[in-house]
Amino acid sequence: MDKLTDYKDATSYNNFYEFGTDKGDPVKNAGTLKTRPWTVEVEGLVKKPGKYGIEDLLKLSAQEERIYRLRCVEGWSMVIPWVGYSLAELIKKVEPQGNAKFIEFVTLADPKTMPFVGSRVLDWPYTEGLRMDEAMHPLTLLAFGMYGEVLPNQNGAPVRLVVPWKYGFKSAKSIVKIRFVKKEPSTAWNKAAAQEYGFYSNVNPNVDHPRWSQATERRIGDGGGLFAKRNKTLMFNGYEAQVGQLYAGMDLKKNY
Ligand SMILES: Nc1nc2c(c(=O)[nH]1)N[C@H]1C(S)=C(S)[C@@H](COP(=O)(O)O)O[C@H]1N2
Ligand SMILES: [Mo]
Repeated sequence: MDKLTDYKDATSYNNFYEFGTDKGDPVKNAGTLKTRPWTVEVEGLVKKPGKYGIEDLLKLSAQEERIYRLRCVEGWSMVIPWVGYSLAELIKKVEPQGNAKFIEFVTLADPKTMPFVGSRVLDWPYTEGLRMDEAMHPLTLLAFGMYGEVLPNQNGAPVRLVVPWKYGFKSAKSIVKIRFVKKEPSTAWNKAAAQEYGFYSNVNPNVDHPRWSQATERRIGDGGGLFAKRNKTLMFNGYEAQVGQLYAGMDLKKNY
């Protein structure tokens, strides 16, 4: 098993554009994020829509630790012990209707506490989406903590997704709404640059980002600076045995 990324690296080298675009911005700026009270609204094609308080969500199913790799599309990766339960547990509780085929995740966009939510880097709020079978896959984690502690604000407190076989940007932070829909939802990164960030966003070393290769990655904490050693990136970030069948028959170059 891979060595865990140091807690310090995992909590000070982040992407959370609501708090700035530099890797060191979220740890500096996310102190203003107010994580209580917090509700997640479940809406759309479900039999039990409603506002679910964070305290109820925390108790909805038994939480466990899961060590997952997280690979950013920028070419770096970490190995993090997340704490949470499968998103499938929540999905089953709210009882999706038969015509719900996708889920859209909407995250907090509060200009009062998030200094970059007035900037034009993204069309806020940050949104992401999964196909229903991806969302139901047991590896898809609804995370409330990491390293045995509650999530630090910069890592997406109080609740985020972790989808380990997809690029990091699919793992939406500080979720406030989960919407069950019929059609593939748009996503923040796809709206910002459609030719660079598709809906599926599976880690695929054979599909280059238009501006750089995805064949290798740098493990944060390995050191080496400019001459850092790079590891080969694996198909589906190494989770092919578990998730490959979700995409049987799909052209993963077209559906990047
Ligand atoms: N709301 C929100 N969620 C987000 C992002 C963001 O900017 N805003 N960045 C994404 C990207 S690009 C990555 S790589 C991961 C980084 O998660 P980490 O900082 O916990 O490693 O969060 C994802 N979730
Ligand atoms: Mo990312």
